Amino acid sequence: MRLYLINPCNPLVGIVKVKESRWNRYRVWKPLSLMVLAGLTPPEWEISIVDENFGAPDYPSMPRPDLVGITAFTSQANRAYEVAAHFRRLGVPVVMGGIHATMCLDEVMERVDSVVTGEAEGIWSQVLEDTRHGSLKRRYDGGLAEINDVPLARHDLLATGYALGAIQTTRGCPLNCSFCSVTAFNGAQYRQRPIPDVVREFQSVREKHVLVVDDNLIGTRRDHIARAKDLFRAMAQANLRKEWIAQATINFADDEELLALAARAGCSGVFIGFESPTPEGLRELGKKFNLLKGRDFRASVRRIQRHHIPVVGSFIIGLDIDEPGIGRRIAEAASQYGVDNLNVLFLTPLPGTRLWEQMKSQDRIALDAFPDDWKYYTLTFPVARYKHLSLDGIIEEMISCNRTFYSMPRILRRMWGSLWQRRKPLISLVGNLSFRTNLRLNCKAYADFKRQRGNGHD
Ligand code: B12
Ligand code: SF4
Repeated sequence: MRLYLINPCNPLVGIVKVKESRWNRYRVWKPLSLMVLAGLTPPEWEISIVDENFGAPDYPSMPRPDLVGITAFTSQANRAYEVAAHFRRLGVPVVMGGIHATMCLDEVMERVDSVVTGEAEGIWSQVLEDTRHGSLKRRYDGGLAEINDVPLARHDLLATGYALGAIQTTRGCPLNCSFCSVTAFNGAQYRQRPIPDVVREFQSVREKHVLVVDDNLIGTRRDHIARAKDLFRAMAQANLRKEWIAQATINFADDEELLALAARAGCSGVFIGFESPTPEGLRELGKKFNLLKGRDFRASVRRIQRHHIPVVGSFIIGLDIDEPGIGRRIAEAASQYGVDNLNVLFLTPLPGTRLWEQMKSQDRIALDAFPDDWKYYTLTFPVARYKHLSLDGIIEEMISCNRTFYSMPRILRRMWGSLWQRRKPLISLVGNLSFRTNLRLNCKAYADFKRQRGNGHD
């Protein structure tokens, strides 16, 4: 039995041109969901994972599969439907799963043979059995997996071409921010994989550099942190010789022992969601957590950096309280906090989130010609109607934010800081320059966007 597991591309994201530039390697990330599915698949299935980010293959010239499994974030949904249509025309059954299939079940059911909602661990073997017997059902619900049942992902598949490997050590997040799909999808319970499984899986990752895909690597409660420390100890003891980056909440900075252990275990960078420079903004987004204990963000960032761990700060533009000038304000706040890199995204109502419900009820979802418009749901296009910012206004704020933060004098000042603190200044410089180069590409993308879909904002 032959199984194709496909990660569709989003042409707007532009990484399909990966072969054109060496640096693009750093913009293509392993589709871990498909590697986990492969790990759940019994050996009688011959599995090929296709990542269209390396260019869509010539499907007609490939051997006919017995089943096609497609994963998709919302922004990949359009292309997922094209791929599904191709295989369905050949009479090959197509099953789709992942976050978009779970959040937009009806839309997806119309376009594929079978949909798996939720996590796959508890249901995938049933899907395969039903396929063998020609009795595939229209819908399966995997719900939330028992964390001990998460298999080791197949890192032997998809072995080449990626700069970073990928691994997951926890599922879910203890917080529930209004714009984020994680708690809606993975449930409110924060689940941590058994440490020996994680270490064993890390050993099978081929790349030296690894993205830990967890939404919140360390969690928020005392027992979460204690487990994170145990994990880091075990990783250091196993002498993995890996360098990894991860996402965490700002409380990462609050425990010196945790930071020291993370650094020893190979942590070489952390993404932290600051989201908004004001307490009102954090309240609006449901992320009051950042305000606890009257936090001093600059001191927190410094504490992390002292362990030679660079910090990428993430912010959102387009909140109801955001007024003209917010772009510069975010850039100033990020500079003041001292982050090494800044990543700013447009507030985007993703299906299944509280923000989606709120904006929908207020008729503020500007780009709603679905499924076609899903391709703009990359958080890099303003798809909603923003309270105090017009379409042109919010784009100008985004450009001004990035131009301010990535101005040459500020980049040089940051380089000096990271050289002084021995925080991988070269990587930091490359990161900053690549963001700066992207500014030009972004401006072109905004112009195209306004030409094609600007009318949605009328
Ligand atoms: C790593 C990651 C990335 C990587 C991509 C890696 C990749 N190629 O897969 C990068 C950094 C590139 C990225 C980019 C983006 N991401 Co992202 N990302 C994640 C993250 C943190 C982890 C994904 C992961 O590997 N999970 C581990 C696997 C094992 O879990 P899983 O994907 O859920 O898969 C399980 C089930 O869903 C199911 N399943 C999944 N697929 C299939 C398929 C079949 C056939 C079946 C049966 C089952 C099944 O089975 C799996 C095992 O249980 C998630 C958050 C999350 N918790 O998932 C956000 C997340 C998926 N990303 C999100 C977003 C918004 C984006 C971006 C649009 C914006 C951005 N700037 O971040 C871009 C999209 C770029 C594009 N191509 O269009 C949102 C998606 C929401 C949505 N409705 O689409 C999420 C949920 C985060 C959030 N805060 O809301 N992302
Ligand atoms: S802290 Fe991050 S992962 Fe957790 S709910 Fe908020 S945005 Fe989502």
